[in-house]
Parts: sequence; structure tokens; C-alpha cells
Amino acid sequence: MSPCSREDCFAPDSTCALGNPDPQKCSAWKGETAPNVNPEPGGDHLVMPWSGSALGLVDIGFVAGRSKPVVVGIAGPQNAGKTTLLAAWYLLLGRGLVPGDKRRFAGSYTLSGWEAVANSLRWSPGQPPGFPPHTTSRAGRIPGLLHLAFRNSEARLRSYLFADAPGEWFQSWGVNRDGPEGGGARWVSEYADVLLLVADCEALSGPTLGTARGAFQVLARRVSAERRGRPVGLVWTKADKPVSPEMEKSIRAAVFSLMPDAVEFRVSIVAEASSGSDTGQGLLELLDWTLDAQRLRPLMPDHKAAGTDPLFLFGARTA
Ligand SMILES: Nc1nc2c(ncn2[C@@H]2O[C@H](COP(=O)(O)OP(=O)(O)O)[C@@H](O)[C@H]2O)c(=O)[nH]1
Ligand SMILES: [Mg+2]
Repeated sequence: MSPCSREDCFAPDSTCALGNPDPQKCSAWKGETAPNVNPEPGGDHLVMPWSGSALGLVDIGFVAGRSKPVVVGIAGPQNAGKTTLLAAWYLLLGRGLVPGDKRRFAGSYTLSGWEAVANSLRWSPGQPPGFPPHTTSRAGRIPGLLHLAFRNSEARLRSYLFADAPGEWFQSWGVNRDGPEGGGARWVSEYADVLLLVADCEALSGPTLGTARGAFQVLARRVSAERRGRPVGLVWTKADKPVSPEMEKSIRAAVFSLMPDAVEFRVSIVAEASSGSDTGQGLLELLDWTLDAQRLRPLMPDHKAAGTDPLFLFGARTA
């Protein structure tokens, strides 16, 4: 049981949510004043508000305190390559390959979380690289949010949170938006600023391609109904596996008939043989688009008065 009475405070494992340097002196503290709780009160021992692992919902306030982070939602069935996409981006960034000329990598609060997804994709002598372990719907800290920050040419910082959600969530959310199983997917759909809709080339060319197409169509309809004008990317993952032209046509039709402004990408961690590239296929292009994508800003009502104070521009409205 937590020694603090606040639900959003994890002292003494992390800093006190109310900012007390010594959590035992905080008014919300209800635990024993155990001598080993804070080993060096007043010493140079400082617990940070982040651990490096993927962030949970209660941790978001810490990142969002500075400015609203851009939330990137990746919607797709399980095994579609969503976690691999995140891991591949992290490994490319680790090689200094930041997409866009003017953008600079400016840190991450979840380096251990990124390492956890990317570790299996690393090649170590005598061991071939594997794929990330399956993201289960029962894993802790759900949805696991991975953080990245970049600075633009004017040195302005922009934070991003990437939701590594298990595919099961999206499958059940596609069928029943309000069902108990789709809670995490509902969160992603509610708060994402950019949505990536994943079409898995392996599943769409494999023995159960009909089922995979049906599941994709259900998901595409749900995303289109919930997107509220937000940018959507159609991402063909595992693009090294060829999909028949008929299948490609029906998937594209499912997306573009409902979301004509969607932008299409083909990605794979396997580069095209002729390209000689060691950065896979389309991964940096997709990251570049994702980092640039913006939610439509709400339009302010017309106003005639001069000045910048919104109270006098629009008046105080009670209704
Ligand atoms: N051929 C190929 N297979 C991939 C690629 N990316 C992922 N995979 C495969 O897809 C499986 C599932 O990947 P994962 O990222 O865990 O999918 P998730 O469930 O959507 O997160 C992996 O075990 C790989 O076999 C790719 O670019 N090419
Ligand atoms: Mg996964």
C-alpha cells in the first residue's frame, strides 16, 4: 500500500506530487515515519519524478507541464509490426539519423522503455536479432507511453508520446467502441494528435488474408468515425512481403473512401535489395511526417477589438 494518500503520488519511490523535498513532512503522507523510507533526508540524494520506463497515465502531467505533448497513436491488429516500428525508429535515432534538416533530438524521459522494445532488434555477435516481445494487454503501465523530444530550427522544444498499445485493444475497439476491452484504445483514440493506421502486408498476403482484410476494414471505419479531422497515416508494415494488387486496392479503398486526406507510407525493417540502404524502408520518411503532423487548431470566433487579452477580445461567456 502506498504511504501517500494521493492516487497520483508514488513517494517515496519518486518525488512527492506536491513538491515536498521530504515526503514524510507532506500533509498527504499517511505512512509510518520509517527511518529507511528516506535514507538521506536533506542529503544530496534526490529521487527523480521519472524512472526511464514507459510512462503511465499518471506520469503524463510531468511531461505535459511544460507544453502539451503530441500523442502519436498506432492502431493496428496484434502482430502487425507496431512495436517493431517504434523500436526501429529508436535505433535509427540512436545512430544520429534524425529526419528533417532542421530538427534536433532533445532527449527522452523513457530511455529504458525504448531500450526494452529495441533491445531484441539489436544484433549482437553470435546471436541474430530477434523481434520485440509481444505487447500483451495485461502488461503494466497501460498504455505504455514512450517519450521523445526534439528542437526545431528556432530551438523550440516539442515533446512526443508514442503509445505502444497491444493490438487486442484495437481489435475489440474496432468492433465495440465502448466495450471494456477497448478502454486503452479509446484513450489513444481520444487523445492522439496523429493516428497511424497499420496494414500488415504479411497478414494481408498470408493464409488468413480474408480475416485480416475484414479486421482492417472494421478498424478503418472506426478510426474514420473517431478521428475528428486529425491527421491519419495509412502505414503498410512489413512492406518486404508483397501484397496482391486486388488486396492493395481494397485496403486503399477502405481508407481513402472514408479518409481521402490520409497519407500513405510503406515501411519495413528489411531494405529493398536494390537500394543498398541500411535504414530499412520508409521508416525515416514516416517518422518525419509523424513529427510534423499537427492536429487542426480550433478556430477562434471573429473579433473586432484590438489587443491580445482574450477576455476583452471575446468577452467572458457563462453559457
Ligand atoms: N518481414 C518482416 N517482418 C516483420 C517486420 N516488422 C515486424 N515483423 C514481424 O512481425 C512480428 C510482430 O511484430 P510486433 O512489432 O511485435 O507487432 P505488434 O504486435 O504489432 O507490436 C514480428 O515477430 C516479426 O515476425 C518487417 O519489417 N518485415
Ligand atoms: Mg506490440
